[in-house]
Amino acid sequence: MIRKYVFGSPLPTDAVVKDLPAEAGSPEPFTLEIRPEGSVSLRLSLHPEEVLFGLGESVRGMDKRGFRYESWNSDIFSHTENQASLYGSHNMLIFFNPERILGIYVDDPGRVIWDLGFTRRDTAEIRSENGSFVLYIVQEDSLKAVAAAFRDLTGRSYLPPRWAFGYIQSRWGYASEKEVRNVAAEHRKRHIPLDALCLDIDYMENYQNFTWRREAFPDLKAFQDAMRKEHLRLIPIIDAGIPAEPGNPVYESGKAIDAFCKKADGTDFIAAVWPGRCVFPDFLRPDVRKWFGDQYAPLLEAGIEGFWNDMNEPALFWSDEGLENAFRLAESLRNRPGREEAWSIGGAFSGLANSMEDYRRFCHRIEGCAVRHDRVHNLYGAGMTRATAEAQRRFFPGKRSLLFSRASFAGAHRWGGIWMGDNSSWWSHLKLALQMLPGLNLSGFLFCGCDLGGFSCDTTEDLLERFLELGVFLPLMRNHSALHTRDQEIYRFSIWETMRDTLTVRYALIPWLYSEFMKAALRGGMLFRPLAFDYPEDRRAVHVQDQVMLGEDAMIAPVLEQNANGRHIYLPEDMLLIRFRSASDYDLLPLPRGDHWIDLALGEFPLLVRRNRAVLLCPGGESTDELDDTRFTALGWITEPASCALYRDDGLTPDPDLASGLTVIPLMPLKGMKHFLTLQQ
Ligand code: MIG
Repeated sequence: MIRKYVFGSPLPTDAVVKDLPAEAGSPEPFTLEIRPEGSVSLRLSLHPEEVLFGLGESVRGMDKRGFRYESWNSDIFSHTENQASLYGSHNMLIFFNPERILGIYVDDPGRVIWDLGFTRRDTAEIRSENGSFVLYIVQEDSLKAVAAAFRDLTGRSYLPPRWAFGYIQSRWGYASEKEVRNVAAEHRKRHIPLDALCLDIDYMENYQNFTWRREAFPDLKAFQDAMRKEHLRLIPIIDAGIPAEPGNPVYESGKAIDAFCKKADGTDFIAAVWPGRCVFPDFLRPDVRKWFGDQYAPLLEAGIEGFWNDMNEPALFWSDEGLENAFRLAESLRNRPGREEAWSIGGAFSGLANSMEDYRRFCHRIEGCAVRHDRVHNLYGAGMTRATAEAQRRFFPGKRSLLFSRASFAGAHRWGGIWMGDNSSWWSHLKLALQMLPGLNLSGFLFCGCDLGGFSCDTTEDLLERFLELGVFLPLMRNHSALHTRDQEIYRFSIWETMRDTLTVRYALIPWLYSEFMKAALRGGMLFRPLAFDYPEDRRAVHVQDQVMLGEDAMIAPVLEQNANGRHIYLPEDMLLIRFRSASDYDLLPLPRGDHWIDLALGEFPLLVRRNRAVLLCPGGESTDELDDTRFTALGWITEPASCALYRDDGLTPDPDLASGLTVIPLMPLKGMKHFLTLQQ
């Protein structure tokens, strides 16, 4: 059951697709407080055993209790666990204790502050700065049913093409076609599977969207065509800002429809990002989305089937006004060199980027009215995602395309996937990536991944390997790293063969993973779940923070610490442990419910499968084009006649039909736990 409450005059967000009548009266069991300055708070007392799931992209554990979070899309390079906001805002939360299961979605495009037992451990307080929002309260009798209700409310998740489940190599700093071709060749030479290569801002002319540097990337179409022959695809980056340069064709065509965000005086808002001083398309307007989408034409015409959209929080380096203020402040302090002044001078400059003053300096036009940016800040990236997705659909109506964005909001999950932004080559960020998966899925973002190996800082061999061991199970499996960090391609490391073996598991699992993904997406379910969703009665399982359910029948439990040679795993029921070393080298150990120490040397990683269920391995390949999804080895601990269901399609159809794609596979008890199958096409 979903109840809807409207407070103030909420702005449209495009997040909700279901029309519901609003309730009168108070939003039980929350108490409401309207603050004098206009913000509105919802308060709820928390049971001693309350567990809170949700908030998608955010720091800390799967259980969000005990910290303060803010929905405010932020470019947070090198984030640590005290960061209240990351790149996306996902306002879904579930309160779960032995007496209640209660979900809420706060449909508010501005800043929302979530004090979840931070000020007081026994109280949650959720505050909307806008004071205008729509609240949806979901009451169901299971956690899975709450998740399904959220999806029913906000619509079906984005479906990527199947090739997007292949391994993707990326790096900020690939400076020429030659360099990218060389990276591809190094993978192919060593039989390291690979499906795509990302192009970062280095491919552009002066970092300008929709251009490419002709001296380094002479003919993008010829390049893409050549890569396709090697079963590879190029995925260029697009940023939010457009250089404010008269004569620049994108700028001029945007000016012609007055596409850019404006200051109160009616002039275009300008702030610097990579190309220098930029204007910012008003992605909240449908006509601007159409115009922006049309700018992708030269890349789409070159045959590009995937994009990643960046800097769309939007990230701002500085505005003229901000810079002016900083210099003025610094000047006023010039002859007073005290201790505090030193901090103020530093702060004036370090606070230039992504400043609240700048976010208050410009407006959007929504249904003809000017709306100050800070009130709708969290919608900006979602609008860009939609603009790109609609352009891809116009251009390739018959097939699905790849798209992933940095900034996001509920609703954008219908248009594209996301990556988790600028993580670091830290073990804590490996754990964080695992812990964010269920929250992202709860908000509809099924297609997601993190920068494997870590973006900033120098990775280490073992960290990259352990990241890959998690990455095997992520829908978006991309190795990406920052400019000036250590080379991070697999073949740069002495243990590259171990890493390649890890990737063979990914490729053998792709048909099964794709099937689990599509079943979840088409049924409104989650691919990744906290254990509580499957074992709500098991108080041990409910509090587990470092194991995650995957698909209908499996669980992942990666090694998350340096130099650990294994880990503890809690099994809420009997499960088969598959300890992988490669697609052809693994151990099968049936384990009873309970606690286990599992040895996992570097290069070994576990997948746990429920008894009387199975996981399917195909013969593998070096690209998704080569995968054969008719011959499988099913791995399962089968003690009574059972079955599993595999979904298959052409990997491209925009209108997949779950029922017609499903094949039911019977499984009989077998001593060796390996079942060889041949399916019809
Ligand atoms: O200010 O395009 O998160 O993945 O490599 C940095 C350069 C801009 C941030 C993205 C990152 C990308 C980088 N970008």
